[in-house]
Amino acid sequence: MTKAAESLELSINNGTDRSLDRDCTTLSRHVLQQLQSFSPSSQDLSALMNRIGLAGKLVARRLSRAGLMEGVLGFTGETNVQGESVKKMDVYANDVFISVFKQSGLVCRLASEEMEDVYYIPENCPIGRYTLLYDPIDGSSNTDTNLSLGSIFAIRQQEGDDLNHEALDLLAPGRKQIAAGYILYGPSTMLVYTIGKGVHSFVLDPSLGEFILCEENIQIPNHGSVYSVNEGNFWQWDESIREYVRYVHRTQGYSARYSGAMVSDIHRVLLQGGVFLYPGTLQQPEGKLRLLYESAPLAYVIEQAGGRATTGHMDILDVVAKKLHQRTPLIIGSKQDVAKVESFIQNGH
Ligand code: AHM
Ligand code: MG
Repeated sequence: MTKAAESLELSINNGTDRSLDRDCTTLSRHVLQQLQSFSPSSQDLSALMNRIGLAGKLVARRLSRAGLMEGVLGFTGETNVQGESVKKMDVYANDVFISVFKQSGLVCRLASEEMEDVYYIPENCPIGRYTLLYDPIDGSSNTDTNLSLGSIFAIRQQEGDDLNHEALDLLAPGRKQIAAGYILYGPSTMLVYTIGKGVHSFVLDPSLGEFILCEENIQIPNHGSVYSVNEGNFWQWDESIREYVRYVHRTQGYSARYSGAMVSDIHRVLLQGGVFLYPGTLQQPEGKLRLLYESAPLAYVIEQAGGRATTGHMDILDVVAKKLHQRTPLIIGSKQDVAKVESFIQNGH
């Protein structure tokens, strides 16, 4: 073989190796690579992420056939602890996470948007030392119209002994989260996670049934042109937020994007920069979003990518919750854009 042919073959093989290596970088393998260890706690974290991936696959599978199956879409007729009408998909996705984790031996309790109280793993099942906090379906109002949806998750280590079933450690600031992320059910299903070592995205390859690495160490741009907020609430906001929105209206270079599912809005902000806001309103001074399983996990992801998340007065990750389903105003995204909103809240300009 000539030297040129040899080097061609070598480069083809290298290319094949690289693409094969990437195809084999599944979620659980990636977690172990990140931790550079096979210790029991690393294995646990890898297994936890793998289970979250399984829950995501089950939800994605049902969503992909929702219009063809009976009993998937629409409301159940029930109202959840938040006073919101429950959709059948909310219930299904909530149960998926319970089923996936019940026999896993990884978690001791789960808490979600759809359950009034913490769910304790029954005593006849293996009990682990982690807690999963999750929003099974984020953006529920998009469910029946085949638009993007998400699931949000955070993992915390159990601390304390839950005397009288009071999971007080769950109320600790978001900096205590050991892993967090989201699954985005869009044209493809993506999973984005952090364990405090950067932010990484995976795409579900339906032919393999695996989440395969898409992008490592995602960095959010310092500034972006998108502002993402429900302007239907304009007259419900504090004057400072109205002033900020008037400012973007009269300043060239801003674009509005709002999908109704913050996982997809924040995913766009993560990749392209900008800011997502859900401020307090007259009716709900703390806004709509829940701290422990919506705002804090997404804040962890965005901070890890070099962005910021605040209530307008303090970092989301420093907020101590008073109750499980506590709401909080949220301003999250690129550093510069978050600072701009903050300056309106704190200084009025
Ligand atoms: P949900 O988890 O009950 O769907 O509520 C959270 C969602 C966010 O994804 C989204 O940004 C927001 O609620 C939309 O609410 P609104 O219709 O008030 O703008
Ligand atoms: Mg939600």
